[in-house]
Amino acid sequence: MSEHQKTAIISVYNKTGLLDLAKGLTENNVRMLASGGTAQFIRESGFPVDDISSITHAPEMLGGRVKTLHPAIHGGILARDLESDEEDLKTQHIEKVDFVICNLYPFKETVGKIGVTMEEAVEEIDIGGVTLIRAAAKNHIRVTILSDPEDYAVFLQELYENNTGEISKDLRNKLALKAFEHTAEYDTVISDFFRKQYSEDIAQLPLRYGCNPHQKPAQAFITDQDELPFKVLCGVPGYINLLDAVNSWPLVKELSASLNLPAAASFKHVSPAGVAVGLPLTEIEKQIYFVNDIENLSPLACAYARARGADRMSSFGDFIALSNRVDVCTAQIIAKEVSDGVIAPGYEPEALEILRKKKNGKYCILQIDPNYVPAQIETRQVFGISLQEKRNDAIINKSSFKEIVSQNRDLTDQAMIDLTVATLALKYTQSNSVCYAKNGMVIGLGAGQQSRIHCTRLAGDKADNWWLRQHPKVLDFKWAKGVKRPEKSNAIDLFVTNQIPEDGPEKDDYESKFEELPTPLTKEERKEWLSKLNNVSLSSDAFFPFPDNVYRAVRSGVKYIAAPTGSVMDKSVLAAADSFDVIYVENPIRLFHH
Ligand code: 93A
Repeated sequence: MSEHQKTAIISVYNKTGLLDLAKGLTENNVRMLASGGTAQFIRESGFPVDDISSITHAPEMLGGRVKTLHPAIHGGILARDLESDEEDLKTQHIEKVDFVICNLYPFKETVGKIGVTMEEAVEEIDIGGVTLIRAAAKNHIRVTILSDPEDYAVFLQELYENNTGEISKDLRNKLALKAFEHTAEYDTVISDFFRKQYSEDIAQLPLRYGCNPHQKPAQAFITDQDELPFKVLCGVPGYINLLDAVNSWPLVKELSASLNLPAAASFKHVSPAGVAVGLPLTEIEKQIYFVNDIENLSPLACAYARARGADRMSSFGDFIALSNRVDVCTAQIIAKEVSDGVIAPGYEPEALEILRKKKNGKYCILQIDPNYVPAQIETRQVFGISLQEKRNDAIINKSSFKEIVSQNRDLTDQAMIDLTVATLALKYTQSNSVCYAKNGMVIGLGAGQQSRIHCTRLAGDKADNWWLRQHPKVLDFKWAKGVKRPEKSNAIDLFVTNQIPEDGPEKDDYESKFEELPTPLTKEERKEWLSKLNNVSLSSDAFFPFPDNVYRAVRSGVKYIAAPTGSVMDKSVLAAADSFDVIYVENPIRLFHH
């Protein structure tokens, strides 16, 4: 035994294991000092224990709100083995404390009860206990902190084994870390409760459910700022809406900044179906994007028409992001489409009125603070595990495409715009991903495929469909009266993907959409039309492992490729590109996104 008698402060709400602990401490000649209820519990079991008040010379007061908050306690815990600290203790007649055993009022359990009042919740906020735990953990170089009854056994084992009252550094460290985690978690629960009480719809937004209706409760909130960076102007955003919003907004913001043009994105399931900048539309483009009835298309409207028009099937029910204040003609396009919501930095009053009328007034309209800058470090929890990373703040702009590694080095201005669009789209697309772009817009995007060639094929097929939708036969379709836009999109998709139904109700359904049934495209007609698709740009979120990706890309008119290198097959991939006179740019930044 060491010369001075060791002292333990005990103050526990959860009395589990307390008597075994008291027995062990007594047998090891440790003096026990305990708060009211804890002291009573130990005393009634026949172990010697002193009341905290015997050293503070102050009674517990304010109905228990002040029990252990006293310099005699905290001086004893926080004192170091320093001469000056020893001196202070001596002057104040304070004894050093060696062990702190404390667990906290059950705030989480209390606020989890139905109908809990604010008064009940407030009384469960432990102050003194947190202070004991934090002080002991701070001074763990000398003091052992037990904040969980689960740890009593290992602590007692060391106490008995060492027989000196000393606890190993390893255990003290481990218990200190646990104590810090415990108080941090405790505070998180408290701030979560008060955020819901005092900052609903400001820093916190209740959500009906998470990814699926059975995933309740659900919420969105921010902790490092007073307010969420967006306001809900209309509707009630869902969990996936918000995932779309917080992925699509930075995409259009960055794209617009990089190319100095308004930008738009049409998201579905946390990947873009379309992304574009506001280059003017040709008459054919206006027709295939279903906007030829809208006059004076603004650059922002052109951007959204392109984003929405890239892959109309995928964009059905989209979440839209717009880089600029929404004007009337952009709102008019949105008004005609089936869509779930929109995020933009602002809305012209008339545009807002148009959008508010969508979905019987339930259309989700979010206004983002364009100056919002997210924290550098992002943390998420999956299956109880926290994953943390620096935000992907890589800047993609025209200067990202300097490293031309192919023989042909003739990278045009338009190709640089298209590569910027494609590459930025990938930055916010679930990986693996490959993107084809032309005319300042995504024309085919393969997202979330485990195989890269499958991305390249999927995106290539989409690019082909986009191009086939411009075939004179499609432009000449004679629609039956009253056919709606989504029905037109479906029929066009069946036509261009060569899946025209041949019998049964599906055939009847298809044919009912036409006033005059179009004759299917022949193999030759397809081939001939597809051969005219050219000067397409392609970006890949990681290197191509095989040249097959280049072969497939070229079949859809790809002339410009940007991709990271690093594959053992780089040489073969590049040789394939050179054999087609493709301009191949090494993008040094891999862009996986999940
Ligand atoms: O209300 S408190 O925050 N004020 C205090 O000074 C204080 N000191 C310890 N609550 C305080 N405690 C908590 O009391 C402990 O964290 C523990 O949960 C509980 C033990 O009270 P008793 O010993 O009276 O059962």
